[in-house]
Amino acid sequence: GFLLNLLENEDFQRGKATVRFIPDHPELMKAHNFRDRGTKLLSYLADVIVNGNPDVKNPDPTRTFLKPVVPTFDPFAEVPKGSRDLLLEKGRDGFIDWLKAEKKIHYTDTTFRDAHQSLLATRMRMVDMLNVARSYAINQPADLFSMEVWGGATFDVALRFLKADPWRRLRKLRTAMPNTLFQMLLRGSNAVGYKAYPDNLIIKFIEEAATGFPTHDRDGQVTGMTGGIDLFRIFDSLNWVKNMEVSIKTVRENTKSLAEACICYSGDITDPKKTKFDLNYYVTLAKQLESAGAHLLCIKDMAGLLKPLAATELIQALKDATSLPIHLHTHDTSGIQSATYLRAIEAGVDIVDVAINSLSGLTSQPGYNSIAAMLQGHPRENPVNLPLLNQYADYWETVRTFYYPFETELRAGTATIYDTEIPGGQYSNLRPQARGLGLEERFPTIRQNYAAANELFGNLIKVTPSSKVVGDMAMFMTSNDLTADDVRQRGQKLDFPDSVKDLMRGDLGQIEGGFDPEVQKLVLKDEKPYTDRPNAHLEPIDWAAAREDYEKQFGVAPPDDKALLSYLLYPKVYAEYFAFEEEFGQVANLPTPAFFYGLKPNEEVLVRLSAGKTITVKYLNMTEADGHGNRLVFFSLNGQTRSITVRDRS
Ligand code: BTN
Ligand code: 3PY
Ligand code: ZN
Repeated sequence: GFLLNLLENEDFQRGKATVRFIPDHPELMKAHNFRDRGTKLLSYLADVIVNGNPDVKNPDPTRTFLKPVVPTFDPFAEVPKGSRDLLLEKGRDGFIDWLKAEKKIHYTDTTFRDAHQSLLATRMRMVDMLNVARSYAINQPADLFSMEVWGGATFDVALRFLKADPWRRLRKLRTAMPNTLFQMLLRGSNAVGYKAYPDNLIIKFIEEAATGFPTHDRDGQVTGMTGGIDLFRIFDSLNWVKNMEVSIKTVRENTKSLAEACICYSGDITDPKKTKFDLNYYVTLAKQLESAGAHLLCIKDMAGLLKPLAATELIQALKDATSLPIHLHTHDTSGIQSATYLRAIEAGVDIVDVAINSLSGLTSQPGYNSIAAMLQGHPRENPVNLPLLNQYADYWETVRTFYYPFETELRAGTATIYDTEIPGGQYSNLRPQARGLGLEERFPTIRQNYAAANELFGNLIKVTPSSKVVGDMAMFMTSNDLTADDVRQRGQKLDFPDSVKDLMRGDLGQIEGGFDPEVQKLVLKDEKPYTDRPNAHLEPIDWAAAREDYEKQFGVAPPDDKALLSYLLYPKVYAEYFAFEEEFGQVANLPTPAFFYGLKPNEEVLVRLSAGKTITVKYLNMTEADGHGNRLVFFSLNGQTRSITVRDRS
């Protein structure tokens, strides 16, 4: 046990370990590390082979997968300088000045976050990113502004469904791509969750994400930090500046990273009937965000509602009203957002968000390769090595097939989005959710009710988590056959979903113009709403007590503050993840087909346990279930036959 752990340790293997090594790494002595990692991994594979991965509902046993081809690169090449080097050299102010002086359009690649959040239910696993990350960083097919790699739903989904540590994902990617400016999506006072957290948790989370991970010398002493997130894209689901202030201030004052604040775009500034969120509303908001300390401004068009002509108007007005660089984010749910990008680029937008072509379009971002091709010969062209970028699209096209159970069912762009205003990430989720409730046939009604619920609440900005509340209300109305009029007339007798009560109480914050007061009264009955910050109602985290709680619950001290944060953000999900890892070890390195579908008889996989330690696992066969329902599953592990007993739960 102990010796094995030591031998698996990266530094030890490289001959870096000294006599001081063991006292510096007490975690190597912990009992939980004694069960060897190979056995844990076999237990996981045996369980998936016998019982399936619980996250995969209808696996297709006839599916086969091709091997993704990583574009070739020189692994020993020095990593060329990238946008992150520029930020570190120039500092934040110099970097922003440089950006504003740039004539070329710049690109943010969302492939590692929003693209798969919007098309594949956020299921993209670390290995598939890591396998291509170094190649991408060294080859640099284009002069990237940033990569969106973290945040949004990825934190939750990594722990809950992928059984993987989101911090480890960030650390591995950071190491693989040290030259690339890393960006995350932060839900302001909701961090990477669905509700408000105490301010001191938000502050700590940002600090930990920004500073990254310790680096060590030969003696195992900490020599510095890797750095983590370089740009925090901060938004609030109701565009309430008060909910963003703590995050913006923390990034500005406690880190060296960039604070990008969002105006979430709803409605249509070119539609004279949609008067609530007009040009003046967005301009006023942008000025407030500039005063709050934002380094950049993002137009976060989460539902893809910003039409080309509106883009011209909005970007010109924002350029006139503020001195901030402008970053445009959209979803191509309608199918016309590349036209919006062309207009935005001509109106002077600084950066646009794109996704590699094979993970683009529909509820994802417009395609990087095609947008770059569109700009060839344009005065603002930023040269891209398109044949090389196309090789990356090929890589992702093959990887995407691994995720077929999670594929969005949307087949074509839809103009209904202008009526419903459903965000891209939610749109792809709504149909499976409706199916789960037995309401799939009534999907068009659900969409209509989404719009009706929005009106009932007083016309909201809709993005996580406010969009989820509107979605819950739409399902509630559909399953109970309620129209908006029914709700207004019989609301006093209705017991609304909890999330609706939370919203109306003030738990997500406030919105310009307020909630509809009559509906608020119907939902809350005798309860009184509040209008100050939700975080002001929360007890600050007592860090010493939280560490004790962790240790009491898990029997070990939190390995670091990042683990403690995961626990505090998602206590129940983290506990399940912890128990899983205790039983099965780290599964994040398993190839994706093996992780989701197990192995077929005589199929063999290579799994990297740590640097220099790769094992070969071949599944041989299994026995029938015995009287207790147990099967013996046989593997060959590095050529030696091993068997694992698994309970058949079918
Ligand atoms: C984290 O950093 O968030 C997770 C660290 C927890 C690792 C635990 S310790 C008990 C269990 N057994 C293992 O081998 N790993 C997990
Ligand atoms: C998220 O919060 O996850 C989003 O992507 C919002 O658009
Ligand atoms: Zn998005």
